[in-house]
Amino acid sequence: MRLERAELRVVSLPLLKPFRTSFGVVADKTFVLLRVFSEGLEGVAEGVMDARPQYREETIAGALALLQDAVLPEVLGLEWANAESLMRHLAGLRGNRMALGLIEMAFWDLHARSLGVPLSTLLGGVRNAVEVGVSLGIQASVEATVDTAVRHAEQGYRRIKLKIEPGWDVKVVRAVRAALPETPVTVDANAAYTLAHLNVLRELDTLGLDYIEQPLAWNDLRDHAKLQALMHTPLCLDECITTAQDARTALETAACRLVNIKVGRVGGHLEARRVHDVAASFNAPVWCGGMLESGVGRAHNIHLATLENFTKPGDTSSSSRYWARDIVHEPLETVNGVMPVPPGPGTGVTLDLPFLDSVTRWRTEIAAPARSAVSSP
Ligand code: OSB
Ligand code: MG
Repeated sequence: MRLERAELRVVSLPLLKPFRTSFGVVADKTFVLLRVFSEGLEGVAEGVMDARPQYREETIAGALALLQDAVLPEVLGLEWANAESLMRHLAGLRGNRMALGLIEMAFWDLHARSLGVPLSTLLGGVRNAVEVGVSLGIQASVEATVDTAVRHAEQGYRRIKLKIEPGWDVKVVRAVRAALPETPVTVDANAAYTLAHLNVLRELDTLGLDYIEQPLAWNDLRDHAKLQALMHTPLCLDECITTAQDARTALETAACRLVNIKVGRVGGHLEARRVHDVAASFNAPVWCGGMLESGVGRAHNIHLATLENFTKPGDTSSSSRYWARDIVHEPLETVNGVMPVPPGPGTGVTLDLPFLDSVTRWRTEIAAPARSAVSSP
């Protein structure tokens, strides 16, 4: 397919409730949206970089500059047979997985639409619905956390994940475990602890958690390996894993026993599938993480999570938990903790353009550059 032109937007959507983690509070979710166009069709993807580099090091400003000034002009106007050939062309670029992933994911959506098949089919998915849990931000009190955890368990969500940070951990986890003895419960520290917190981490180890997500530094596999050796509870890495090579190193060194795969974080579906395959070769389960995505990113997550080794519930819960109104027409809602794959070609979601325009803060179009001769990469 020849990529004819692209559009970049920065969109800001108000969350129904602010989401608090160990690294800050999000009240409005601001994200990059990329649309690529070919032969009357479009592919769409959502970036997971933030304005401030507090989850990983990539930023919205950095991604926009890289995409509009360097990478999009390089790939527009040319013919790409598939996502593999497109990404081979960009293989020499270091890092910037979230920014490059935007192009990759938008291309997959476009490609699947051109073939008239769901993205999950093209990716090799094996399910038409995926099991999900919820990720609960840090709440105002232990009682409020127990209430919301119980409410979500009653709605059928398959796992309750609690955000923790030093000072907000053992007590709240104990209370939720007591209220929900049968429901799988996990915690996510978003890198807020160090080995100096070993006593607290050892206490968490006694609470029957399914796993502990990213307890230590975002870029430190070594200390995670030391910690895993001291713990019964499996560790799951999120921030640390941006490539399949990271996943191999982490699993080989026993820095974790399972991996949270976020398609945006690892640079697209191809790399996500590689991480998935690496984990499978270690008999390590994977699950699909979330980044408070709108319907666009949410739909990409759902399609990815249909791959075989996504055996733990993901974070892609109902859209209506996040937004009063989403930027896509199709509702993405769970039934008893199960999220159906949106039917239809590509991601199966379509943009509500008037509403999208109303929440767009910035927009630019990128045309294919003039090329001197008919060229192909
Ligand atoms: O670490 O998984 C995370 C949200 C923003 C940044 C990082 C994380 C999260 C979540 C929310 O846990 C998952 C979701 O509901 O989309
Ligand atoms: Mg996480």
